[in-house]
Amino acid sequence: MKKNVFYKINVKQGDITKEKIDAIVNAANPSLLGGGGVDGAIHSAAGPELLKECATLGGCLTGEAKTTAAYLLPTKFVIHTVGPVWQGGKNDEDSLLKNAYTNSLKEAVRVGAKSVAFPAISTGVYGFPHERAAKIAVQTIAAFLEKNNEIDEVRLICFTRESKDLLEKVLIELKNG
Ligand code: AR6
Repeated sequence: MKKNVFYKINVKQGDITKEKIDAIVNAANPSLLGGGGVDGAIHSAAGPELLKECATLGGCLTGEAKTTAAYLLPTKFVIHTVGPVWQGGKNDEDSLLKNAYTNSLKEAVRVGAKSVAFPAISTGVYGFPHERAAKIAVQTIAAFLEKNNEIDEVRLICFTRESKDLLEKVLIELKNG
């Protein structure tokens, strides 16, 4: 029988830079040198030291993840991942998005973060369809939590009311099977 891990997954509307949690995930780009959207918000709230550390990392491939300190943010770590740019769905976007979630969670385990907040990776500038991305996010996180006991909470941070409603719907659907 599958383990019940859904109680560890919470959906919250808000700004991820305000989350008091062990680690937050950044939806970055392969340069790791900042950008708009959630990436821009994280860099401006963390302060310029974050960019300095990011510049030492040599970038990040799509679907992979790298961790830095969090500087002025109320969290211990920032896990930078790069989601896929949506190109219509035939360029491995689903598995690259899955990898972004799994590799971010692996990074959390590696650095000892027990609670992790995610934004909706790839659903902004990168154009991934929201519902498809939400299903991949919840399925991938649940599958990881079934196999790994180290993480106590995954918080899915939704910027808008619509994305919160959508994620809650997807979570209930997947929970009920
Ligand atoms: N807190 C939580 N979620 C947020 C916040 C915030 N402060 N700000 C935006 N979102 P995006 P992507 C949501 O575009 O699609 C950057 O320029 C937003 O509503 O930030 O992965 C990078 O440098 C959306 O649902 O990331 C890359 O070049 C979600 O976060 C590129 O954008 C992701 O939107 C990455 O694009």
